[in-house]
Amino acid sequence: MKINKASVIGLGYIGLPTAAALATQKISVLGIDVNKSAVDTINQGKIHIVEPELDVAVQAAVTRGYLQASLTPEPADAFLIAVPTPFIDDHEPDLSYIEKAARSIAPVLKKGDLVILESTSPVGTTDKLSHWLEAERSDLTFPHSRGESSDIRIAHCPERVLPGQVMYELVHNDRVIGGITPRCTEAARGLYEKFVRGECVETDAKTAEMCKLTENAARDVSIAFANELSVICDRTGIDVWELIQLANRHPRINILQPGPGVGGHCIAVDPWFIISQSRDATPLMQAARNINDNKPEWVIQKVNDSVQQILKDAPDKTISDITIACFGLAFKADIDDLRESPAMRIAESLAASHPGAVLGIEPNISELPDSVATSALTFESTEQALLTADVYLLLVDHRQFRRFNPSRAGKVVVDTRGIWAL
Ligand code: SAJ
Repeated sequence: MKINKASVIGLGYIGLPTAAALATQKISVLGIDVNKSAVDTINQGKIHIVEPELDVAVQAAVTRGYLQASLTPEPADAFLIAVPTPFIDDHEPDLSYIEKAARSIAPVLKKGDLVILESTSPVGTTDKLSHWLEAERSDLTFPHSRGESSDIRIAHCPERVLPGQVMYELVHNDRVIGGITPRCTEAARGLYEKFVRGECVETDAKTAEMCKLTENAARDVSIAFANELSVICDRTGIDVWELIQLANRHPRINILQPGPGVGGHCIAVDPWFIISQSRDATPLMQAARNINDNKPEWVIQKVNDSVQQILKDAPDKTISDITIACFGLAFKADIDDLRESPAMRIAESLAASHPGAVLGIEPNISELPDSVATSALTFESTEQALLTADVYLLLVDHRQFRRFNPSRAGKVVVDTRGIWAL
C-alpha cells in the first residue's frame, strides 16, 4: 500500500526514533504526544530524551519538513502506537495508554488505513485494539470481525531496540511482524521495509506479542541464573566473573553477568505479562523475577557487613564516621536513566538506614531528581567520593569507573559488577 503520511502515537524512547527513521525515508510524519513540552521541543528540532544520534536525526527531519509533532491526531495512511505498557497492582498489565491512543486516533481513521501496535503487550492486546477501534467507528470494518476484507489493517510489530543503541538497532535489527490477518501483516511489512535493513519476518499477531515477551523473559531468566551464581560464589570464595568467563569458553554456554538487580522498564516488567496470564505454568519465570528483585537486598546486606567489619578493625570509629560511596545510580552502564534502577534503590535505602554519610555518584547526570533531592543521599563527584569514602560500592559499570580500582588501593570494596577485581 502507498504510504504518504504516517503518524506515530507516543514520542518517547521508541516512538520518536521511529518517527525520525520514517521521516528520513521522506515519509511525512506527524508525531503525537500528550506532553506539550515534548511536542514543542520536537517542533524546534530538539529532543527531550537522551539517546545517541537521535538529536541529529530529529533536527534533520524537522528542518526538512518531514517531521512535525502535535497534541492532536490528524488523518494519515499509517498509525504506529508506541505508548508505555507498565503494570499495576499485583503485576497486572496496564493497557490504558494503548486504549487511550486507540480511541484518540479512531475519529481520523479512514478506509484503507494501517494501524500498528509497537508497544510491548500481553498476548491478545492487538485483538483488543481492533475491538476498541471498532467500538469508536461502527462505520468502518475491522480485521478481528471482518477478516481479510476489512477496511482497516491492524498488526503488531514489537520494538526490540536497546536503549543507547536505538538509532542503529532500529534500522539493523530483524523485525517480527504479526497481523490479525495475512493482509494486515503484508501491509505492515511494506511500511517497515521502507527503513529496516534487517529482515522483516512475518507471523500472526499473537505470536509476535509472545515473541517480544519471550525475548525479555529469556534475558531475565539468564540474568537471574548469573545473580544466583554470584550469591553462591560469594559464599564459597570464588570470583563469579572469572567463573562465568571460564564457563563461557564452552562452545554452547553463554551465561550473562550478575549485577545489583535488574532495572529498566522492560526486562523487569515484561515477564509479568506472561506470568499474569499463566500463573500456574510459570514457576521458572516467577523464580527469576524473585531472584532479580531480591538482589538489591543482598547487596545492602553485603555493605552493612563491610561497615561492621570496618568498625571491628578500628574500634575508635563510630558508625556515623563511616562514609559509603555508591558509584553509579543509573539502571545500567553509560546511560543517564535512573528510573526503575536497582542502583538507585540500593543508594536510597542505604541513605535512609546508615547513620553516616551516603554519597551517590552518577557522572551522567548533573543533579539528583527532585524526588531524591530531599533524601539523605548526597550527590557527589567521583573525585571527591574517592577522597572521602570508607566503603566503595560499585553499582553501575560506567566507563568512567573503569579508570580506577579501589581494590588495588586496599580499600573496602563491594563490587556488584566485577570491574574492580584485584
Ligand atoms: N543486566 C544484568 N546483567 C546482564 C545484562 C543486563 O544485570 O548481563 C541488567 C542491566 O544492568 C539492567 C537490566 O538488566 O539493569 C536490563 O538491561 P538490558 O541491557 O538487559 O535491557 P534493556 O532493558 O535496556 O533493553 C531490553 C532489551 N531486550 C533484550 O535484550 C532481550 C532490548 O532489546 C528491548 O528492546 C528492551 O528491553 C525493550 O524495550 O523491551
